[in-house]
Amino acid sequence: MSGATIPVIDDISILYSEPKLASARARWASLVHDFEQLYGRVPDFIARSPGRVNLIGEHIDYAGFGVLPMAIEDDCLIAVAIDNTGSDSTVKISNTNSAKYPALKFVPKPAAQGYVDIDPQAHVWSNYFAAGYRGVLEDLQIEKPKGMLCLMSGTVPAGAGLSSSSAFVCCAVNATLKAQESLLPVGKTPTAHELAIISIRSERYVGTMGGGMDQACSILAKPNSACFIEFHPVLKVTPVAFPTTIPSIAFVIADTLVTSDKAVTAPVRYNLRVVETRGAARILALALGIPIPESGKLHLKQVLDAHFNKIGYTPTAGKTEAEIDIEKLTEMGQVVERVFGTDEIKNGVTFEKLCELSQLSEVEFTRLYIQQPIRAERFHLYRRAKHVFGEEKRVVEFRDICEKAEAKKQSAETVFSLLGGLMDASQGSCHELFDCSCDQLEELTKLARRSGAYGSRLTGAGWGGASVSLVPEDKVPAFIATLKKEYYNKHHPELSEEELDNVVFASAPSSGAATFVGR
Ligand code: NG1
Ligand code: MG
Repeated sequence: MSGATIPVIDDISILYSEPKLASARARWASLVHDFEQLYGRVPDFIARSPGRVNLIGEHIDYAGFGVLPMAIEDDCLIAVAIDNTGSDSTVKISNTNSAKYPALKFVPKPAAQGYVDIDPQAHVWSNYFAAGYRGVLEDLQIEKPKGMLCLMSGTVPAGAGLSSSSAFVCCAVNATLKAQESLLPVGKTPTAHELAIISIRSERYVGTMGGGMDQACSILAKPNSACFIEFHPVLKVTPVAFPTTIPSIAFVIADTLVTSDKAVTAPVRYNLRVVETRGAARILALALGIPIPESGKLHLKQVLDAHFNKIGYTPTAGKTEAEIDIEKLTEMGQVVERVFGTDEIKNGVTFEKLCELSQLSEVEFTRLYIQQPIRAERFHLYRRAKHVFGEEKRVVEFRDICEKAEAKKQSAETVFSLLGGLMDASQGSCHELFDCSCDQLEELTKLARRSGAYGSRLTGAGWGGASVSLVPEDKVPAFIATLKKEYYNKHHPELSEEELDNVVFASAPSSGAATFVGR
């Protein structure tokens, strides 16, 4: 790559929609320019991973259930130059926004020591790079990695529920793989599917007990479609296209601007929810006479599968897969009512009671299910489990509507109403049962429905961050204008029109992670 060349400029046109392409080209060019200024040489390649917006299926990936996100155009780029002399294995990672994100420099430790220290209690941005770097090297068992000079540029807003963290981790995984690839034996380069699994594992080094939706979407998304992602029994991604008879569907992302840093709040929010759903799975398994493995590892999806195996469930002839899933999920909802709907459990239980119901000592429960610190007065089994089964039912319905609308010759109005209704119900459940919404998300989703959205819900972990609304494409400009006037001008009058364009916008589906080399 010569100094004047910008990495394969034509290729990036498949990543961004027309309105965003010009600014994307400028950003790629300035990344190369800044890289040269910083390191005195041109990068060998640029790795890219997108953020995502989850359309439906919140907080159920770590319970083993399928989810339906879509990769967005906002992304993480890492420009990389490799040390090919074999003499220097130093890694430097800087951010184009160096005022906010200080650089990290390290010499990798031996493989047995995990290459690089990551302190999950220190909430620094470079942890996400280190996590991806360590994860991929461990997986590939590279003894002496090549040095890497890196510069990162990110446009996925942090703490907005659009997965800036996973975009970064996946990008670091990709960048590290590309840089170290020549050290691998022939035929040992991991597939994209394997990279997604490595990325899921890697992000846990930063201390969140995440489910895997974000990394799978960032790595495996296909252009022009959302992704239906299953986790059990194996990771599987199926593209879900929107009905071609309805070309005018748009998803508008609107950030509440309440940031929710998942790593910081994990003990009382995200990781606590993971523990509650794990506890719920164990107790339901005990109630249904399902054997629990020694490891204790059993999520709600496994409980569902085991239950229907045990009772020898056979679907009535002619039922579709979606109908079968819905029948099973409905029945699990009834099991939740029966087991957790009692006065004693319905409004939450103490840790002592949780352990008693789990038939474990407090020490044993902690060892099996609490790998990261959590804090709670009461643990909610009823509400969390009820959300999980109900939310998965909505995912199945949402996908089924997208896939069948054409054959059923449904009108745009019908499809919008059906999909929007499911999104609204998801928001209701996140708010009331999963307790992961907040006042501003409630305000923004209600405003969205009043302003022409067919449905509106939080996206990502919640407790702040962005909403996603289903809006017919021709109504998008008016819709955005109303949100600007009635939410942003009211709560954030300090923001300019231009700044607001990065806060409330429609995103086309983007494609998954890739690396780009110069010509
Ligand atoms: P965000 O919104 O990126 O914090 C998190 C988890 C997902 C999923 C959603 C809730 C990570 C990396 N991401 O997303 O796995 O559980 O919350 O549906 O942990
Ligand atoms: Mg995240």
